[in-house]
Amino acid sequence: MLLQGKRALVFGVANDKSIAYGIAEAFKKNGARLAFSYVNEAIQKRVEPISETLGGEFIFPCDVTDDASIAASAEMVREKWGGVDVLVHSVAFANRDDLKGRYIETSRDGFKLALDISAFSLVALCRAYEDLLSPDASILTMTYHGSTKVVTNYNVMGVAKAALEASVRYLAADLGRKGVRINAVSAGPIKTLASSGISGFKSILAHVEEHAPMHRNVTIEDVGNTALFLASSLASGITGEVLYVDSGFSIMGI
Ligand code: NAD
Ligand code: 0WE
Repeated sequence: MLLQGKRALVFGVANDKSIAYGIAEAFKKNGARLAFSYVNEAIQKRVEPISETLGGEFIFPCDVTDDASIAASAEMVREKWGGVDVLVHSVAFANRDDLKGRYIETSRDGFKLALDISAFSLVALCRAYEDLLSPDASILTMTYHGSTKVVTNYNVMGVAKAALEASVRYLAADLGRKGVRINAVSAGPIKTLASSGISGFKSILAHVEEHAPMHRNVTIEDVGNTALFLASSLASGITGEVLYVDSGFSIMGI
């Protein structure tokens, strides 16, 4: 029971395929108390039954593009719990049109949107929740290999993930004196709502199976267990890190 009684706030569950679902499940099995955010009414309808299944204590609206929405969510969490021990950021979005073709074609608005939702949102959440975080709190975010290597079609999301990973390091420096840790998990490709409908996603999964050291794709359970480790006191000396959960894919050269 690595997280017995710990209050874990989870941003980014859309359904039971979501990486955030795998993380919440691993946390629950280890005694955590859970609460889930939803971005809009459509997602609220999906999150309600999931929260029931996982024994969530409450769900709350939060659109990370909206400062007032973030502030209102922090107030609700303050009223319900008075503090937070683990914060999971598992949120990303870019316009579908920006996830194909040449990166050079990315529009100013498309760039702003992707960076706002996928990278700045972590800074905004850390700031809004800073005074609610317990002295040994752990913050987690989700990233991908496309931040440091060119992955065809990942385009502006690769740039957003590079900003997210750099933010993890700067936030680690800001929050470290309090004892608060922040890390990123870099997951291999997983079929979720965010990845379904991406042209060529199946061939990415097949490529990993063929070339990764472990010759398999990772699951949300693999990612959940690593998130559990990072959220727990087992990782008490780890902050500002990007930990790969990718069957070893990223270590390979030729
Ligand atoms: P998902 O669609 O299940 O989760 C994405 C979540 O982002 C959804 O719950 C959605 O509601 C939320 N979201 C989007 N816009 C929002 C906004 N404005 N405010 C609040 N929430 C918003 O997909 P996923 O694959 O589980 O993605 C979760 C994270 O994992 C993302 O950061 C993604 O980049 C990352 N990731 C995914 C993969 C993969 O292959 N699926 C691999 C590595 C990293
Ligand atoms: O981070 C991601 C997915 C992020 C994502 C996905 C979508 C699809 C639906 C962000 N925004 C949107 N917007 C939509 O409208 N991954 C790591 C999964 C992923 O996405 C890719 C990948 C991989 C891997 C896109 C192109 C190429 C590879």
